[in-house]
Amino acid sequence: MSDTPNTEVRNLVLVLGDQLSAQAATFDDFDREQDAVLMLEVAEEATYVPQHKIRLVLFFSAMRHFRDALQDDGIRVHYATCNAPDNTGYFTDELKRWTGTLQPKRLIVIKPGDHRVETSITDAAATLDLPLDVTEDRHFLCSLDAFRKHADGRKSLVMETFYRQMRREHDYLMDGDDPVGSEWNFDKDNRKSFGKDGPGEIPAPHAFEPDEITRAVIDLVEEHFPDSPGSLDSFDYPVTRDQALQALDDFIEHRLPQFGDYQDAMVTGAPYLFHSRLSCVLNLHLLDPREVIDAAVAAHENGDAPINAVEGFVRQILGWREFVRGIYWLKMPGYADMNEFDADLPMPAFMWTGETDMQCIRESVGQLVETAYAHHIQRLMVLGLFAMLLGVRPYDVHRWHMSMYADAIDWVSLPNVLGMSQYGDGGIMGSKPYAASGNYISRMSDYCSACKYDPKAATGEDACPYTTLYWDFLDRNRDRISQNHRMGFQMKNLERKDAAEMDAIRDRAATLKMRFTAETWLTE
Ligand code: FAD
Ligand code: DLZ
Ligand code: SF4
Repeated sequence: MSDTPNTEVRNLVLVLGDQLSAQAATFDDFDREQDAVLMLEVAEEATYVPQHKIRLVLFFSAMRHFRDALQDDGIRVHYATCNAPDNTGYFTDELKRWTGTLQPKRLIVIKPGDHRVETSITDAAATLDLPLDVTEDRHFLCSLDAFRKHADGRKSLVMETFYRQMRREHDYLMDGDDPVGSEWNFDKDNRKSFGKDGPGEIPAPHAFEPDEITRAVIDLVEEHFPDSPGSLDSFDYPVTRDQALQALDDFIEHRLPQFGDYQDAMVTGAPYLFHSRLSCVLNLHLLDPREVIDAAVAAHENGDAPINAVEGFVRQILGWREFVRGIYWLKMPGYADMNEFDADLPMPAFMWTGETDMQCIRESVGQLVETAYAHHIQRLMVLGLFAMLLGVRPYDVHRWHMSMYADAIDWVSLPNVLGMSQYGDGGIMGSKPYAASGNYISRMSDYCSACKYDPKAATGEDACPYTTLYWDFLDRNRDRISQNHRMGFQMKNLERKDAAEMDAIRDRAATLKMRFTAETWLTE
């Protein structure tokens, strides 16, 4: 549809790039005669941190496909492409421009997934003196009010407690009052690693060939955002509701049955293993979490997937995903500034390119450059761990994460990165820092066998930087970490190190910190 309005607008529904669902509450009272949709591609969102090219193509292509689907359904859509000459590039200015032309009586938007974006929309509406409804996002199973009630009166929040409550409330995998399989959690069965011969053939996620719309967006991104990180050589993400449903079926049939067993394994050259790669289509709202959970539960009921796989998968979506969103809105905006260890180093430049001799980072970031994807253990125990041990400012780790992952949206990245992986929140997301040396990576992956460093060594030229920085991390934060009884074992081992070894560790850590942080991609 053209950019020029044809009639006056009663309600203008702003649909953001991660709100691509026709089932959203904003469409409940939508009147095709009087109301219209506004969708804005803005350079602001593509550049406020350097954005992975795959992420840009994913959002712009999915937005354009959604626009077309709405129009096919007879809905009037006003759409600003980011390369249109009159596009100002900012949400606030675009809102001013479009509401000036369309003169709506009211602006309606689903609660954005980013506090920053919500603030700019609220501020713009106030400046324009335009009535604004920010509507509850019912994509999520737990409303923000319900999460607040859950949090009320609790000294600390524990995902497992929240998850069990959600299982009961929504009657997922329940046998009366008991969990199906008599256990709430099958994690003890879910830590297998592959033998010497590796995982063998694993069916990769269904690859979607770019159509005409996606190809045009690929050209646009290459032309307008040439300095963005990442590669578009093999863009194959689902970008429509139909494709998202195909991706779901493909996962349920081919990878769900073994999802549990190898959930934590890491293997060179096998980025997805048995993971679903559904986070993007969930976060863009092309899939509803209920239909994803229903499909997994049905696979178990039909005898196609074991309980350890299905429970493990359901916990990620019904538990973790809802929990982190609850934490985000409970704690924002102050949460973004939390920095338990006062870490202040910048994120090293090689975290965008993979150009380092640390094999675990070279492999994980190399894969990120190609796919904008890494699974949760790579995020937590390779890339996040490295940043925490080095002492990078937690908010910068989050900014880096936003720039490199296709599925990153503020509500989900911030608690996972600043909270869970950096312990920047001092224990809101997790009860202790996920601190480990190179020995953990050596046990859980095949990376170290191809690395020039020795994961066991903390000092000397071939010492693994993780191992050196692990001891340095415990040492420099010993006052805070000693107060956490769950870190007692690790602190006891630190105390066993003699003074000469600690001096050598501190010296080498100081050299590594200087070398690694000489260059970064992030500016203030
Ligand atoms: P699977 O392993 O197949 O899991 C199934 C689904 O569960 C995912 O698609 C996702 O929707 C959900 N899920 C699992 N764990 C979490 C979690 N901790 N928080 C929220 N949802 C979860 N997920 C994002 O969607 N966006 C992020 O920006 C993000 N940042 C993360 C940062 C760190 C440091 C860590 C440790 C985790 C992060 N996660 C994030 C969660 C998780 O790593 C990804 O959802 C997952 O790797 C996506 O791949 P998948 O779809 O194959 O997931
Ligand atoms: C990530 C992203 C990008 C790259 N571009 C846009 C855009 O042009 N327009 C838009 O509405 N949303 C975009 N997004 C998603 C936003 O950064 C942000 O995550 C959501 O608006 C939060 O609801
Ligand atoms: Fe990574 Fe250290 Fe193993 Fe090398 S030795 S791959 S740097 S953990």
